[in-house]
Amino acid sequence: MGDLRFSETVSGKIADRVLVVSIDNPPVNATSLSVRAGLGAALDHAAALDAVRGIVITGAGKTFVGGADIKEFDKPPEAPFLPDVYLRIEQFSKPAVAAVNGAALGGGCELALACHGRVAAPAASFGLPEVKLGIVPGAGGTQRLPRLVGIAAAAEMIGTGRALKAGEALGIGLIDRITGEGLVAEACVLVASMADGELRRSGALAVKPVSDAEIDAVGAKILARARGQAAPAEALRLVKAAMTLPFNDGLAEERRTFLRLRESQEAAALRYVFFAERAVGKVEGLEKTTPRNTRCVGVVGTGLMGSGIAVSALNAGFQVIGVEQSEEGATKGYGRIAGILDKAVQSGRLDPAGRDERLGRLTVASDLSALRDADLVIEAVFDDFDIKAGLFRRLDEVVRADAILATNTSYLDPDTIAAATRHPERVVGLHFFSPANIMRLVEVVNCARTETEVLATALAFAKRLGKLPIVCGVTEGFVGNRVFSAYRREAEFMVEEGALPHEVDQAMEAFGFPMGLFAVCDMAGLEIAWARRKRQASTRDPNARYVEIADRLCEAGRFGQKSGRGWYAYPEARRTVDPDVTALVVAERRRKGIKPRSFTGNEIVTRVLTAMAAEGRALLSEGIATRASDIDLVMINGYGFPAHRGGPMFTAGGVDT
Ligand code: 3H9
Repeated sequence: MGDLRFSETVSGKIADRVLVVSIDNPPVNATSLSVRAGLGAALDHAAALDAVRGIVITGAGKTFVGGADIKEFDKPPEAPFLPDVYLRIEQFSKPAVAAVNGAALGGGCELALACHGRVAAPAASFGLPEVKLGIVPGAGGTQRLPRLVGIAAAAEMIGTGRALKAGEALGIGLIDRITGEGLVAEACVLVASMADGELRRSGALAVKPVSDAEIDAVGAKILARARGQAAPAEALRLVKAAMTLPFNDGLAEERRTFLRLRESQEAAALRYVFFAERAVGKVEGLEKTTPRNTRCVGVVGTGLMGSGIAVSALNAGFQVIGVEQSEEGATKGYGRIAGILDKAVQSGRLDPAGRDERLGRLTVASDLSALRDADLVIEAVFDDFDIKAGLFRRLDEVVRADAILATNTSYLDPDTIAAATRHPERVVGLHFFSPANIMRLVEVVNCARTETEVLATALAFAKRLGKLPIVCGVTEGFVGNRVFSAYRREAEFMVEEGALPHEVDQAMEAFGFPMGLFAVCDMAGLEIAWARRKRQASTRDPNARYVEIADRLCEAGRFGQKSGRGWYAYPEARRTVDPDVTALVVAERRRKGIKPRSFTGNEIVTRVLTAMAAEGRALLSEGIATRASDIDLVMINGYGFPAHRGGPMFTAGGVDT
């Protein structure tokens, strides 16, 4: 910005007797060493000049400060340390005001908290997402935030890592004002208004008392989401400590905890996930390809999957044309899509005007000719080859020459579907996960003949939906279902060898999966996989080990939750161990002459992880997946693998952290 330079990344300018300090450390103004040093030098400068009555701190570009530099976490901390710099700001004799221009996250939010006042632009947001990195805030956040907004609001923010928009931050007292224009000027006005009074130092404020019931309720919510992760419970403990410990002792305890957790396996795993997510968009071979412009999206089939995809596209601002086979089907499809949006309104995630605006961009027709202007058409019809191939052939006749055709198939071979069209180069796979409007994961399938520009456009489209797109090659079940099949196979082997289904599930749930494998299978229904097994029976390698227990369950009419019985029984919708299943398992073992043995939880987890990692390595060697971290992201975002464990490839030590 300015005339004064305090470090490579921090500059300043004096305006109206206020030193306006700007942090310019792209891409997100992280508080790297030069930022910390620069802030210290700026304070020295402001302290030395009588003509300066206070300071304003702001960020260059669209972010205020995105937090500590996560890349520095693998190295020992280097002075000046962030908590010390912030303590200096808080104790500064002249007013310090944060002019928050964009995201203030982690150390960025803590910087704002250490100032004596906070003015925000409407685009600003505030969050302490450290628990998502397996750590706790380490620069005063757990001690200053409760003093400003109260214990319950602070615990909720820090324990979940949820970011607040400017309006919500104002509502809870985290900031003083929001200004649409002249952010820095407004912050300077606030400095001037503080110049003669007592400064409001966050660390000196008294913590407002809170009832046990209130704190317990927030605590329960945080711990329920934690699924075995350590950081949220530590965050909660530190926020509670603000009620009893003097401020400086609280800071010291926070720092100790931060440094300890920084070294943990959980933090290493979550840091790995953080950078893995940022790497997915970097696809070799696509660097120089510009995606086509996509404005209008067609969705053929508006059932569960199609309606979710349509809602995703509407949320992202696309014009959407749904297609069904009949007028009646179209009316029902429209109703399903509107229903999902209505639910979002009921839960407060969307306002009625937002829903109406989205519906204004939606039509659902009963004829494929409605897709003549679509830029991209996604089929989400029944997963049957003849149906899909027939549909794509008809689409070939209808859509524009430059339109892209995407298949949402889960198990069929998209190369064969593409081969049924006249232009296989415009066919790509977009494998969404259900419910498609909620699940972040999309496998973007690069088929044998997909053109580079088509792949780039599909990837850009998925990113615009706010999804996590993972590019992969063609294989049965793609990356996720192949690794999941390896998990299922290994789990069934162990059941045959002596573990019971609920023992396998308990071990995997204790590891951090929200649901064990057999419970998941029951939820999804057992009949589709059974039908697939029957189809594959004639081509199955007769020497490969095959466990027949799932077939026996299906033969007994046990299709999972919806039939009230599967791997478990479900009296009153409660998952219950069923002695009939145990008897069936025992009978199968006997039939095969297997002498059962017992399994420890640890052994179960190790065998599952080893099997998943082996399948992952096979996917890499076949060139289906390009990065081990992509496989981990698929399993985390599509199959409930606990993020704080890093993924099957990470746990197997197959990747560098
Ligand atoms: C912390 O603050 C601890 C303190 O309490 C205590 C300290 C003592 N560091 O996400 P994007 C990179 S912990 C290093 O695509 P966007 C990222 O890798 C921190 N690098 O941008 C990517 O690099 P590349 C708590 C970072 O515009 C590039 O920036 N803070 C950091 O969609 C663009 O990233 C957080 O957890 C970082 N802190 O979103 C916030 N952040 O281009 C983490 C980003 O080479 N960050 N990078 O792939 C975010 O949530 C988003 O990046 C943000 C911008 C919302 C800021």
